[in-house]
Amino acid sequence: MFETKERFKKDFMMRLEQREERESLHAAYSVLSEMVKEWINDDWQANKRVQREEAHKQLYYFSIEFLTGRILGQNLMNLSVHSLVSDGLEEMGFSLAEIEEQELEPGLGNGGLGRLAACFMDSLASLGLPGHGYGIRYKGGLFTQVIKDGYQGETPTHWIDEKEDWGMRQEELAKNIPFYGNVHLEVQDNRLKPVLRNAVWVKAVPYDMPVVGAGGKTVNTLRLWQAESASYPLPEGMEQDFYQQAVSEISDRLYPDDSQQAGKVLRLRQQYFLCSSSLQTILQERDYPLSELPKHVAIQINDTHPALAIPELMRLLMDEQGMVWEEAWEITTHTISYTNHTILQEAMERWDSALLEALLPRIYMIIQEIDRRFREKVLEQDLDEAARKKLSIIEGGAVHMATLAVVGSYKVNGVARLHTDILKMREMKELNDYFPHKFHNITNGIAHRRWLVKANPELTGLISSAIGDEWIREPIKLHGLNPFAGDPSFLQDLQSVKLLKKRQLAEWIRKQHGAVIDPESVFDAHIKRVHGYKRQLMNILHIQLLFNHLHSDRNFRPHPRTFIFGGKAAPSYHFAKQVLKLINAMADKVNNDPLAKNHLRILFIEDYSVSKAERIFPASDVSEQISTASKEASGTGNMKFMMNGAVTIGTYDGANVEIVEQVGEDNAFIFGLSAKQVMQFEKEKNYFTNDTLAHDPELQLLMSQLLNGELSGGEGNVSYIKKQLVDENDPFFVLKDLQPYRKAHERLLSVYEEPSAWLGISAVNIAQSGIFSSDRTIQQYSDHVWNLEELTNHYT
Ligand code: RUG
Repeated sequence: MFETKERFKKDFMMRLEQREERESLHAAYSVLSEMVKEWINDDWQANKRVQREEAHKQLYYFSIEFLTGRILGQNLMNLSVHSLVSDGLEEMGFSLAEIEEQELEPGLGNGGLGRLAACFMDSLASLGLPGHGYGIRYKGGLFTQVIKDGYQGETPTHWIDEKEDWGMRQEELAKNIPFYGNVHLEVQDNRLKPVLRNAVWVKAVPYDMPVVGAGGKTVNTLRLWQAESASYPLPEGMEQDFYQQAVSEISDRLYPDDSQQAGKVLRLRQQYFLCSSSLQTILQERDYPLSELPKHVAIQINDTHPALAIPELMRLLMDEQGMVWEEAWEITTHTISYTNHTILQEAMERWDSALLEALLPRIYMIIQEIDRRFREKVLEQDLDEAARKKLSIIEGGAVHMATLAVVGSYKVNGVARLHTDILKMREMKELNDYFPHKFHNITNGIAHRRWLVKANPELTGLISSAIGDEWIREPIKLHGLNPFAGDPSFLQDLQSVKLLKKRQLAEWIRKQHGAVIDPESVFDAHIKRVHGYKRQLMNILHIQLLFNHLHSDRNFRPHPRTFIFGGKAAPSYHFAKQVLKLINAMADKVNNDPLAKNHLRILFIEDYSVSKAERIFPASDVSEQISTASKEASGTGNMKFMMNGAVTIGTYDGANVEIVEQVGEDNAFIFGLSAKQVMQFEKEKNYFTNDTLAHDPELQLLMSQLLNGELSGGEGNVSYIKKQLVDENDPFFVLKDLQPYRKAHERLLSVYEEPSAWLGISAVNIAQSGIFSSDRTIQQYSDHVWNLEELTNHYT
């Protein structure tokens, strides 16, 4: 049906005419997605067969989040029929872009971690590797952000339209998961066996989504589990209504926080639900002896959220399959590997032992035994008490999930070189000393197909006209663009493409938000979750410095800039919500100030999402990557900007370090404290905000403007900001880095005034971005961790 344009048009129209509401865009979406699903299905089934018959080793990526973004357009692109469909539809009077907008966006992730998982799915399939995702089918994705009077409000997001869902319910593959109960030792089959009595059972029903790789040949599966009532008797005294409510809660909504460990029992239930259902499936689907599991299966746990996979695999191998501890441990620790995504203490998962024991009594017993055995080994080493503590899984009444994850995995990786070094030398030093061969780095990457080819077809066309289109298959070949950084005619075209993308964004903003922005101004974008360490506060305070400067110095009339912000604050994170209010209050003030508005504009994009990001990255000139050094594990937005030719202003943090290594210090604007300096201050506790303010009248004025409520429409609106900056001595070094940040902006703007220099920098950024494709990342995981084999004949 997609073989030729004419065939597609005929088929599409025939199906559309059978629909009741054939005039509506939604009907067009429904028909087109139905056609794509049918088209994919044959290859999907063939892939499943081949992967089974050829006994390929399978990778299963366990993640509590998969932030896929919209799916239809992505599939059309990977099936190589996007332009055929787009042209065909246009000839029939439809716009593919408008049809794509009909798709409800699955917001099954908070930010970087979930989006990374989605990029990995794309790269696995595109490289022809057998790798599948296991996650949860949350009914409510991340909340919808609604800004009212500058404040963030949250409303539930329901993204599932059962009729149009890309996921297919697989009733017959449902699994049952036990919670609570008591463990009894009983004699069964002549052996003493732990049996869970009086448990509460939950049914896990999988919804399978095809993941089509580029070229369309490899189709993997993203399996999302939905919680439903199981047909088991309820424990004595439990009411049916209560049970049903508790069950539906499990896949009801995504936890809206990526950096705070809520410690809630519901979150723990979600984690076990995901691990148990996925592992039961993997074990049941196999047709080889269990002892060979590590040869056939690799399981990657995306952060510690799925770390219960370790004791759960032990439980299944011992209690259900009758293995002894040693054999089960050997298999588990050769099957599971772990990626760490943060060193922020508040995001490190620690579960209260009593809570874990009550919810998962058998799992807790197994964790205790893992801990006991590991402690015994540690005792053989000459270590002090502090080091021993750091090597304990259960400590201070809590289960330390990162320690469990390291002990139970065969490989542990950080997500950027600096982050991995910090893990090895500081956060997990003792574990790294104990297991020196486990730790390694694999720097994150992004799916260049979605973030460049799909999001920016105009730039894609320009690049291909310069160097051919092989780079789409092998993004490292973007290097070929380097000589064009000095080619005036290429740079002129690059400028035209950027201007076009800026105009498109401006037009969309005018329609969606009613705001007017000038495409000739510098588009400076800071889009990511709102958090103390990501320092949106520093950005907005810098704008106030500029505002003050404009009003105090007649000679200061800089090139117009539009500061674009986008991002959500976790609903219970008061500080971040006040920063958000501050941004909006400043936008009101600056955008309406007769003098400032000619030079500065602030735009807050409400309800930031993947589809909005797809519009902002290609249109941005400047990429704000200004986290407090050492705090951002990697960042991936930094890579998406770079690939679209935006220039980084940032700290030496996360993957920024490697970006600058790629482009050279002349092609980025780096400022501020280094990770080493930040960690030194933290260790010695010898940084004092007052020292920074003491000799700086500009900062003193700024602080008084901030604290008296002038910037935020009321003093009460900055109470948490005040608490952090003043009472807590500015833990993210916002004031300390503010003047260096301002100077970096000055340097940046002076280069921007010279178009050929600026565009040259932009071109170098694109040329050097290929290494940040997630194809490279996945190949590294495959070579160094999973040991996968490419499927035969995956490209035709
Ligand atoms: O904050 C990190 C980002 O630096 C990183 O790029 C991303 C993907 O590795 O993961 C983010 N992250 C970390 N999201 N949640 C966590 C903690 O669970």
